[in-house]
Amino acid sequence: MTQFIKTRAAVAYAPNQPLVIEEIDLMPPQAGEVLVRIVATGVCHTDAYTLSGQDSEGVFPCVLGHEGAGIVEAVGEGVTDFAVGDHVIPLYTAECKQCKFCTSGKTNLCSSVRATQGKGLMPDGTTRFYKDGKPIYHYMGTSTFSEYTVVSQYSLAKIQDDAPLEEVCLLGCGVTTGIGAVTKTAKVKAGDTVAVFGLGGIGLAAIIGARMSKASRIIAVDINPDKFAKAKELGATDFVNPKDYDKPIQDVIIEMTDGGVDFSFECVGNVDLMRAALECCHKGWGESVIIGVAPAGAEIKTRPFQLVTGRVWRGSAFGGYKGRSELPDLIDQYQHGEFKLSDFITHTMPLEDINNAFDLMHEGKSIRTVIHF
Ligand code: NAD
Ligand code: AHE
Ligand code: ZN
Repeated sequence: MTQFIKTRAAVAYAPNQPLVIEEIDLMPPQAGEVLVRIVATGVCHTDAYTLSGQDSEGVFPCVLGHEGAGIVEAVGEGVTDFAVGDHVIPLYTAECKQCKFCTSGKTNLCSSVRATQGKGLMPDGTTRFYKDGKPIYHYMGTSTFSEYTVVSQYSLAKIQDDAPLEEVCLLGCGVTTGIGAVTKTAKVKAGDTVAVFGLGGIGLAAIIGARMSKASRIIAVDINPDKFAKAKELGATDFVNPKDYDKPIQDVIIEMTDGGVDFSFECVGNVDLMRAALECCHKGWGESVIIGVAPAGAEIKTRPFQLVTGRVWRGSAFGGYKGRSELPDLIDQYQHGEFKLSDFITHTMPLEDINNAFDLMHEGKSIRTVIHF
């Protein structure tokens, strides 16, 4: 007879419905799994995207959330890398250190749990969350919108005990993604010019990454002018609102930069903007990195001539970070004051109010809301 753990969670029962905050049942961690008490979690646009029903991997009912931090409460059979009391960040990009991807030295993507993760299941093909005996699905291998969650041992990074969980939760997705896309994926160098499309949590973190890389110019692009002040504070040098122009925004940026930028980053998830981000890159060498997540079925397009003439189109997941081996180094950088996480936290609230966090995001009023349990 399974002894369920009771956990307070925000359950997404169906697309476009408010999350329901209620007590649900959680099975103890099975072999290779870890039970984590989530202390804080950010709300990322990707949670809203999946809740909108546009994610081809969205399964309902589920517990969303993938930007959390917490403390290990119990470990399943065979788990040796984690112990009760460890401070941890759940990882939607797992790192098993054994698969073809992990050992390639070429990518941070890992195949160990990805197939089941995309179906809302644990690696053994079942769920740990239940309500009235019916399964509730996991999300991105993390499900951090729950006081307690169970994750694979490969989907968890052990972090420094003295890192404040209510801030470093943002390294579970947004801030790591933006900084890493610039520093690890694009490898921007001193003097390079950069354009960042979209100034939410991801775009602002990309600006920090560009500043850390000593980019000479950082062009911040958003249709919400309220976003420019923070972008400026974090190091952006130029500000462009596409609504202020009656020509394509790529033409505006090409004119501003004598032929285009060295690097651009799309941090919105809009395929037309992805095209603009590519086409504002300099002929011969400009590189555009797609970070934004586009709706199921959406496709990107440009004239192949854009690539023939030397521009490069690439993408970045979790900023290219291998969570288990590399997140502690990023936390070191944060602890040494290389960047601040408080810059991102515009709102904090209890789990009971989580639907407000989604409203604030959609209204363009928040950068990150951090939920406390
Ligand atoms: P957000 O909602 O906080 O910010 C999006 C920003 O884009 C807002 O400031 C908005 O005003 C701006 N915007 C919207 N339409 C625009 C347009 N046409 N032109 C210019 N700006 C526009 O979102 P976020 O949490 O920063 O996430 C951004 C995107 O990155 C989402 O698509 C999210 O799913 C994705 N994401 C990807 C990864 C990854 O690993 N690849 C990780 C995290 C998030
Ligand atoms: N499920 C979507 C894809 C979603 C997606 O691209 N996710 C990003 C992370 S977003 C975090 O906020 C990612 O890392 N992708 C790589 C991966 O392995 O999921 C779909 O379109 O089906
Ligand atoms: Zn995210």
